[in-house]
Amino acid sequence: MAAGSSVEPFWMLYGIHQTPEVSAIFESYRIGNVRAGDTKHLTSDMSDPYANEPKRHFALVPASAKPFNAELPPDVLIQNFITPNELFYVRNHLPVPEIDPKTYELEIEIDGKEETMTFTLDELKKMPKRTITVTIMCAGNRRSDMVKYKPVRGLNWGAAAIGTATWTGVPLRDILLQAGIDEDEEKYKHIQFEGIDADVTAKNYGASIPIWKALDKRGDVILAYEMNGVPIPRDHGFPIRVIVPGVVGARNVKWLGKIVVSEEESDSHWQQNDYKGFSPSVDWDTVDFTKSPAIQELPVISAICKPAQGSQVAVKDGKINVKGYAWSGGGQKIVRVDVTVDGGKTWHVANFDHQDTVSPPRHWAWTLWSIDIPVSDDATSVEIWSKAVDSSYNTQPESVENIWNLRGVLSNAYHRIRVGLKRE
Ligand SMILES: Nc1nc2c(c(=O)[nH]1)N[C@H]1C(S)=C(S)[C@@H](COP(=O)(O)O)O[C@H]1N2
Ligand SMILES: [Mo]
Repeated sequence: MAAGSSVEPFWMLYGIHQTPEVSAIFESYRIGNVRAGDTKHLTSDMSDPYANEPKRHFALVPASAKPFNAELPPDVLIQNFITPNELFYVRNHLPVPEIDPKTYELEIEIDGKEETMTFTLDELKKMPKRTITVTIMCAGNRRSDMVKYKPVRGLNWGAAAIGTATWTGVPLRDILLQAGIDEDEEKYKHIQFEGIDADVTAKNYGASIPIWKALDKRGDVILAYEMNGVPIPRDHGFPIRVIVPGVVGARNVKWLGKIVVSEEESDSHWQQNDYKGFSPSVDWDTVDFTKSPAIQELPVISAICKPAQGSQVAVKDGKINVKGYAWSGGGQKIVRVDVTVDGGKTWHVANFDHQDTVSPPRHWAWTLWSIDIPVSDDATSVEIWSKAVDSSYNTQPESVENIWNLRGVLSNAYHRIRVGLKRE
């Protein structure tokens, strides 16, 4: 990408590559060292592209600092059905852009048409609005479970790259109809979204969704300006972010600058060469990203959030208390969560502590569950497994081995954690 010019700006931007593995690769290219006194002659821009990031809550545990990516400890995550804004996981690929709401404009383009439409923030806020409760999850959530089986390339997310908020904004359908899109016309197939965040070559973050999702009255896609009743915080897309309920986090584009109605998918890296699933036998030498579709709706998942992996759990009246979340993409609802402490000989059905009443296929929010589960008198430790079933009766795969993929996405096998038992 530097194409003959300085690589330093890239090095500064992709802080995720500043690891021992990458240094080892670079070592083989070393041609010499610049003498200490000579570094002042280096002319490239060494200013930190991350100098102006928002302040973050101390409870967020970083998976990478630059760009900023962080999640909550799982037991904190499930303390709230609606995740407070400052505790919502952050997944940024690039520096957070600084956007002046007074001059902000959203541009709408239709492929093949010269004239575009623009909306200011005030214009968007004056349109009829909708508020919906939506869970957003990163495709890499629970990647760390996949890594235990075999290494992958990607941020080492635990089970908390997920959160739920109420989002308020303008239905994208209304905007598209206003822009003159005819819903019965079959010409256009995709809605592309472009973020205002950009890399050193001025290439923006981007993604797309199929047009049916955007035009469907029941698809509930909105251009949101509020998160839990306040303007969306900078980390989560201020001033406008698209919310695509039931669809992988990557398509919920933040800092939305442009929408393109098109016959084609977004050509962005994140639509074409990332966020796709592959067979466990595909490796980095054989992978062909054109062969898999972009992830949209996510499969059913659950996670045990309390107790924590490796902790000592108090046994009360012969039982231990287990809590977690479950969620499914595509607007499906969780109908059951099964938990076992004996490798599946006996399954216990968890109680739902909080679940929205919205019917599928518009059930966009997660389910929080808990259960007091009996353990045998002589056990000193147990392995707890959870699996969820959604309203299509789809359930989670048993083991991670057979769903392993090189990017470590879609890591939704039974969640398994081991804990020690303490008795009074
Ligand atoms: N413009 C822009 N939108 C983006 C991203 C990004 O880096 N830039 N990251 C995506 C990914 S991969 C995820 S998982 C979600 C994360 O949203 P959050 O940070 O609000 O939790 O935002 C998505 N939208
Ligand atoms: Mo993501």
